[in-house]
Amino acid sequence: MKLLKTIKKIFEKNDSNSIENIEEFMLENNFGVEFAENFIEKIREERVTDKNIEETLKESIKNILDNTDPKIHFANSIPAVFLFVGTNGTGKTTSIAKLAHLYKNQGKKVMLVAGDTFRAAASKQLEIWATKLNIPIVMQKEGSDPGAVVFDGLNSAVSKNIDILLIDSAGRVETKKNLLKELQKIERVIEKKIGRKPDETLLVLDAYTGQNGLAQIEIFSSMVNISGIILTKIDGSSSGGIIIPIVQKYGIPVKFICTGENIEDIEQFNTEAFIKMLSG
Ligand SMILES: Nc1nc2c(ncn2[C@@H]2O[C@H](COP(=O)(O)OP(=O)(O)OP(=O)(O)O)[C@@H](O)[C@H]2O)c(=O)[nH]1
Ligand SMILES: [Mg+2]
Repeated sequence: MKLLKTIKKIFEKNDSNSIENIEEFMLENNFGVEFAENFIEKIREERVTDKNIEETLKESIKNILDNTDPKIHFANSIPAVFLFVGTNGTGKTTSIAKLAHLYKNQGKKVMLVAGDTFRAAASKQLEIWATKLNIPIVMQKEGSDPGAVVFDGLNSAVSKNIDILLIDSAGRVETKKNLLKELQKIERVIEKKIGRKPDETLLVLDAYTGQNGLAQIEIFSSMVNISGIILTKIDGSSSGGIIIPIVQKYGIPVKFICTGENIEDIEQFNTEAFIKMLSG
């Protein structure tokens, strides 16, 4: 991706449009207005040179990302309960499968809950993954109450000594009121059963959607307490630059990034690795 190197190149050109071009490039790559403006100010104050530009960029990004902790939260008692939320098509179900695979390989007992009962195809998709990965799944017929499916899932997880319960949910933001009710009910059911909120409520965002992802953070944050973000589809042309304004503006840690459609294409977020990726 070599984003930081490209910025360096534009800077080194040092023509009348350089500053404007840097700002434009940063915005195109979703670094966010605040970050871009701060950096331009540094250039104007002549704190940036050909020699230090890459280091300055890296340091500025690191300073922002260091404000959040990407650690995954596990309570002392099992099951750990992770709820996945997000708009349609961002990659919730795929990310659940990837994490199920990851944790299973670490020797953990994983179970899935098909909390997206709105479409039969949604439960089916999760069931296919469960079969492939040989992991138990709790599901009910289309149109069932998601709270009831989650209740079943929690009971089953407790009785089977499951370590990690991964709960899928519907992403119909167009019916915001229903979704709000649904997610809040799921949270209540979890809290009642295990005596605490989900250990992680992970908002799944698609890196391709750019600034729209920020609007999705606002929508979902108004419904549930987001503990972390899974940023998917950081492959192809999307750079992952959106991570900067996510953390800078909302203070929510990015906990996982997904870099493809394969089951292994998930990584726990790491600042150094991310900066390396931006450097190319
Ligand atoms: N390239 C790429 N594709 C991905 C990634 N994650 C998911 N996808 C694809 O994105 C599409 C949607 O993924 P799903 O997991 O079904 O998304 P969802 O959020 O569960 O969607 P709904 O259930 O409709 O709300 C699928 O075709 C996935 O294969 C990723 O990291 N990279
Ligand atoms: Mg899904």
